[in-house]
This record gives sequence, structure tokens and C-alpha cells, in this order.
Amino acid sequence: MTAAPVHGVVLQGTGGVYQIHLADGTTQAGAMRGRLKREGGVKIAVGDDVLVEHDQATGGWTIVEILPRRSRLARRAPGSAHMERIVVTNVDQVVVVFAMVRPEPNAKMLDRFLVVAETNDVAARIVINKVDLDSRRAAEELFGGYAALGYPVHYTSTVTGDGLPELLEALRGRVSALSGPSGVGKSSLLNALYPGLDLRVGAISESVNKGRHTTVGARMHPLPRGGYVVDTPGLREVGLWGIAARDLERCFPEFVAVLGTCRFADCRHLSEPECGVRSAVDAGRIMPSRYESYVKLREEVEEVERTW
Ligand SMILES: Nc1nc2c(ncn2[C@@H]2O[C@H](COP(=O)(O)OP(=O)(O)O)[C@@H](O)[C@H]2O)c(=O)[nH]1
Ligand SMILES: [Mg+2]
Ligand SMILES: [Zn+2]
Repeated sequence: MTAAPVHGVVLQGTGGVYQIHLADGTTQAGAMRGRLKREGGVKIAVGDDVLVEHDQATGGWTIVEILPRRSRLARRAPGSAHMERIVVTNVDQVVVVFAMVRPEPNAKMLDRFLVVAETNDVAARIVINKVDLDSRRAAEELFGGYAALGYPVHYTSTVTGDGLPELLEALRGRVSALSGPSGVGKSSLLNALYPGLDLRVGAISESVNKGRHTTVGARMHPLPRGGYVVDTPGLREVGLWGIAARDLERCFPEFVAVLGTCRFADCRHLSEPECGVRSAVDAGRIMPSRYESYVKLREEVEEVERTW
């Protein structure tokens, strides 16, 4: 006897056993139905919305269907130049966390995360933590430009509580991939936002995934008021490997308005004459640091294309 299938979200998976968060709030272990495995070849990923059936005789849960994916973040499969591996699906937003100081924010890394979000059609949000260690004005001087581009910027402190209610609201009911360098306060923020919740925040560290062949899977954590936070080791490597050089310009929202003003339709915005993007940089309408990030990423992506 099996009851009617119910909806669940895949939190984690290893060795064919998946942790599935059900609508009733419980988390159950389940495997994929054999027929599904044989037919589609579609592999279940963390974040997948699935239908699961409960076998009342055995007490076991079986995944009977994977529902359509709203989004996906993929990376190059370890050890392979051309294969991709889905890290997580159905992410609504990438939340990039930096600190005002200790460690110093890194604009190039921030821009890289934003490009990953843009190229995957996922919204992005920026959190600048440790604002208690510097003036609010200094923070806004550094990051106000991003708010002007349309990326919401939260200025937070786990010491003073600044910005925490707004961040809590922004995470509620959504699937958020939290990322950023270690030491910026990601674990502290989650602990401050969700006291008493066992998020196993210690796992949110990119350093565990630095070895070339180690793969630590993503892991979703259900939030008490709805939504999920995803711990995605290796998010830094997500996305860029699959992006075409000519598509990179579209990942910089402030470039899009001036693209039509370049003399050459295939302008790379590097050293071509009469480049609308470089004119906009010179005119102060595009942040020089953003343009520098573009140049660096463009070179990187072209290099990858050459080696293919
Ligand atoms: N001054 C200050 N220190 C913070 C803040 N948030 C976290 N920290 C400290 O920064 C260090 C790293 O925090 P942690 O949460 O482990 O960072 P993670 O590596 O990003 O998870 C710890 O010593 C925290 O106490 C903050 O808002 N202000
Ligand atoms: Mg941490
Ligand atoms: Zn150009």
C-alpha cells in the first residue's frame, strides 16, 4: 500500500540516498524509483522539487517524479574539461557576503559571483557584514554603486544587529545560495538570524572544496519561517566555465544600455576603437573597478574558449 505522492525538496544526497524535506516539516530519507533511474537518466540534484511516495508496509520513501527546475547552478565536473555537474537547482537568489574589513572586501571576487548569478538568471543580493568596524559612510562609498546597479545591498553587523531584520525578510520563503570568502561572518549571520537552529554552519566553508578532486555536495537547510539556505562549497567555480565570451557583456547590467554605441557589433570592449563601454567608463558612468573585472573575466573566458 502506498499513499498518494506528496511534495518534497531534496536537501542533500549521497550514495543514492536523499534527504527530502516534506511539506509537513519532517525530513525523510528516500531513494529514487528504479524505473525513473533507468528511463530518463536525469540525476536528482540538491534543490530538486520532487514527488515522493510512502510505502506503509516498509515505511520507506521513494522519489517518483522530479518536478521542472526553475534554475540551476552547475560547475565543471571535477577531472573533466567538458562535463558539467549540477551543484544545486531551484535557487531563487545568490547572496554574496563580504565583510567591511577583516577580511578586506574583494571587488573582483564580488563581480565574479554577480556574473555567476547573471549568467544563470538568478537574482543576486549583497551583504556587507561587520559594519560595526567601520563607518556606514565608508561602506556606502564602496558599495553604493552596486545598489545603483539594482543589486540590493544589506549592511549588517552581528555585533550590533544592524541590518539583520531586513536580511531575515529577504531570506524568508526563498531558496538562497549563501556564498563569500571565509571569515566574513556567514556562520555568525545565520546563527544571529536563526538562533537555536542547527544549521551546521561550520560546513559553510569553501576551503573544504579546494582540493581538485574533492567534491563536497551542496546542502540545503530549511529555514524556520519558510525558505532554504544552501551551503554551496565551490560556488566560485560555478557558471563561468560554461559562459561564452560574447555573452559576458550581458552579465554586467550597466553595460547593456551602451552596447549599441560601440562602433563594431562584435566589440570586445578591450582595445577596439570607439567603444561605447570604455567611453562610459571614461565619462564616469561605469565604475572603473567593474570594467576591470570585466576585462579580467573576459580574458579568462577567452582563454577557456581557446583551449576547447
Ligand atoms: N566585528 C564583527 N565581527 C564579526 C561579525 N560577524 C562575524 N564576526 C567575527 O568574524 C569571524 C568569522 O566569522 P564566521 O561567522 O566564522 O565567518 P564565516 O567563515 O564566513 O562563516 C568570527 O571571529 C566572528 O566572531 C560582525 O558583524 N562584526
Ligand atoms: Mg563559517
Ligand atoms: Zn565596446
